[in-house]
Amino acid sequence: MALSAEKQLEMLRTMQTIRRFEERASEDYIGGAIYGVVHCYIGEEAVATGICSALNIDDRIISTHRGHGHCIAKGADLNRMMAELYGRATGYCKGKGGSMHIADFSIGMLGANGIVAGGIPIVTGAGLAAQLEGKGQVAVSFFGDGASNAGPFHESINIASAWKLPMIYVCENNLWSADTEAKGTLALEDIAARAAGYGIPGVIVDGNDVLAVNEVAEAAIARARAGEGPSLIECKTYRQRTHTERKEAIDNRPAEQVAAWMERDPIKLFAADLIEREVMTEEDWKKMEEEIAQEVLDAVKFAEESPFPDPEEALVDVFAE
Ligand SMILES: Cc1ncc(C[n+]2csc(CCOP(=O)(O)OP(=O)(O)O)c2C)c(N)n1
Repeated sequence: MALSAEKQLEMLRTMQTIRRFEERASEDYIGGAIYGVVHCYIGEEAVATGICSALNIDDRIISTHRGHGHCIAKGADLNRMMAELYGRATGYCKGKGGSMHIADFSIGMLGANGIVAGGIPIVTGAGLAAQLEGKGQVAVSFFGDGASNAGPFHESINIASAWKLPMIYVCENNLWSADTEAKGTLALEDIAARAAGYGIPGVIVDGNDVLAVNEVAEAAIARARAGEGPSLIECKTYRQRTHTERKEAIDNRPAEQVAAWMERDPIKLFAADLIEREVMTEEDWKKMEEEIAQEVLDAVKFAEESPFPDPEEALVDVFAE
């Protein structure tokens, strides 16, 4: 079914919000106002947006160490996200978690996770819960190419297939795991091919094409809601930034590879497509960019004006010592 103009514009807005939020987060991390590590999703926005725009608010997702995009696409509050990055008491984890621990159960965002592949079994549990609850919800696991080599991925996908859990496993294959090229550690060219070993569908999609991602998501979600079990979607994409934001831009990826993927920027491609199809005008796009820039400035202001957590509360909500 063709998406409405409104829905497509909403998707562009989500992608640009992720981009602008992270550009500012990177600046403030390098400038020293943000603590902890920041992993940017810039370049991969079409994946989270294409998938989450096919979900309902009560469907559940889990994210990774590169989690801002998934949070924003699922509807998280920018003020509380920015405050968390700034370590303030008004943040999602009261300023004690930072970039890799943002969660918002009220919108089905079960959390980012600093442990590579650590989120996959957790959200598979949410898939089991959805099956037991019987209300037709689905659960989505986002993870990287590196995570797809780890045991928790294989254990989770196996049991999800055996029990026909309403799961969608979304691999964001950005060709690199930190500074290691994915092809050096993958036994196969395509991660989607691993689905065959678990008796489920595995599809490859252009992860820089938000409409293509949305289309395959719709099919996988419909299958999961119908009780037919999980699917694996491999999104071929690329991160435009270094693995983490860095003061010195050390990047061991070939410059031609980076340049080629910059040409395929998912936001520029989608905005140009919407203008060409007359879904919006150049002016509409400029206005949308300005509105989003202002929302990010407002989030920064909210964070800056928020207090740091009280030192007396250092051990409150801490479950491990
Ligand atoms: C269990 C575990 N091993 C190693 C690390 C260190 N580490 C953090 S991110 C990362 C690379 C992950 O690559 P991938 O899953 O492809 O995700 P991407 O960073 O490309 O989005 C590694 C090795 C970790 N956080 N957790």
